[in-house]
Amino acid sequence: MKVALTIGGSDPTGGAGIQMDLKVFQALGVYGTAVITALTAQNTKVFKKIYPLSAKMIDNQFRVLLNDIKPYAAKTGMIYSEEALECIVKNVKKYRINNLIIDPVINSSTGRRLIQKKTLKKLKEQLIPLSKAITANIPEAEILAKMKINSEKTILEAAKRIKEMGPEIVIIKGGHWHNKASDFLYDGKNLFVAEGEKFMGQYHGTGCAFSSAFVAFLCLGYEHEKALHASKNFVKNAIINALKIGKGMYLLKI
Ligand code: PXL
Repeated sequence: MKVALTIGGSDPTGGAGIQMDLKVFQALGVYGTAVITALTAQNTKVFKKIYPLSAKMIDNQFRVLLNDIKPYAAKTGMIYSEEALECIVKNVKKYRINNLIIDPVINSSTGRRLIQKKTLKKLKEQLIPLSKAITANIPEAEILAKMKINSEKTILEAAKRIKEMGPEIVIIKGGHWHNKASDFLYDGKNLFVAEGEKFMGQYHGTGCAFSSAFVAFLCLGYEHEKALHASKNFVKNAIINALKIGKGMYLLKI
């Protein structure tokens, strides 16, 4: 069984963060492992607090886990503090994690900032260059590429700007754009489009589910374009079957 590693924050609702990633890995037949960067106190209605773990705590998780279990692919999610980011960069290099997918988590679905400004700068300069793929939604792509996205032409331009930061492929998820929710994959040569319909309502954890599904499909040997379609389809089904478990946002059914 292939092993995937998620590096991110804990979401006690189980709807996003490492809890969601582990569920997705499990559902897709990939063995999931996790290194936690921060704890959060949140539910489906409110985001109360972030408790970042120290670099030492994160470093020890990497050292002890990776000396035993090496992942075939890994993903990063929420990385709040600069020291967490530096520690992740160090360990990605040290353990030669090469199938690295970055979900550039900037804001929670409730609007809470999940990355500090200095951390975002270092994410762009130090972590994105080490990645195989980056999976950004439109607001994230706009921040990374420093431009407004409102058309397919501007999506391609933003993807090109992000590609210059060093990832092999750039995925921009169109869920936040107009009434369509097509996803775009740019590999430096071609722009592939995965057409999609938009679902109304507030669904928690769709970004986490998409990026962890993409990691799982890479583990299963899918090519990039096939992994894009499969991940999109996986998230679509999780949204269609979403559950009203809490008093606020819907949680995805994995
Ligand atoms: O969906 C982004 C995300 C990632 N990681 C954690 C989160 C969230 C959104 O709330 O809480 C831990």
